Amino acid sequence: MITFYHAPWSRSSTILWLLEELGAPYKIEKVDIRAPGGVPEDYRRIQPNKKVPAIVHDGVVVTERAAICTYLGDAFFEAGLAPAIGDKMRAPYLTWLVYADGVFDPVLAAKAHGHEFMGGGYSYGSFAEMIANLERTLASRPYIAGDRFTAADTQIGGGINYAKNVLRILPDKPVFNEYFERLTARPAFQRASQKDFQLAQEAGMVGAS
Ligand SMILES: N[C@@H](CCC(=O)N[C@@H](CS)C(=O)NCC(=O)O)C(=O)O
Repeated sequence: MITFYHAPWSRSSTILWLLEELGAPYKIEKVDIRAPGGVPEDYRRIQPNKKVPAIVHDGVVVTERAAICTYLGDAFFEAGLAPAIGDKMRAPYLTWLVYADGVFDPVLAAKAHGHEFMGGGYSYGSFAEMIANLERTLASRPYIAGDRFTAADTQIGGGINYAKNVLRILPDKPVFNEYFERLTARPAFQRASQKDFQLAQEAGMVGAS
């Protein structure tokens, strides 16, 4: 059994989607990241920065989404979400898994907060560079790492969802829309969205401004 530390409508929502894709049993431990007094201190024993997501599986803690995706994709290999070591697709798969958190996510956050790219001292580069990379890649193949869906698509797809529908800063390009439609048609995406909506409702977030 996987224990999944989660807050609805947050960065951990991409891991909720991944868990639905995996089909492995999991239980959700809710973490109230929006609590007025902050996240309870005892959660730090699981996640050192008190952030979600985190998982516990077979007695070990895994934090950071790229690590969680890599770990779960390999631990539940039979689900077909991680190319094997030796498979040429493993290279773009790992590249995009890490790019999602190392470049895509901080670029979006910087853009959303009105920071322009400030030079070589920042590891993630500009919004325009990131969008161009994403567009070139998705114009060449149906999924982010190749011709089949992988755990990297939950990360990049989740980022696209956030950029498109929450931040509303994703350029309106057919290649992004077609990719997003391919992902949102997946039953696991729909189950995860419904679960997250229900959790958000229970947390009083629906209808709240
Ligand atoms: N690098 C982390 C980032 C996780 C993250 O930023 N989580 C946010 C949710 S959107 C969080 O827990 N924020 C609560 C807080 O900072 O108190 C990962 O990818 O796992």
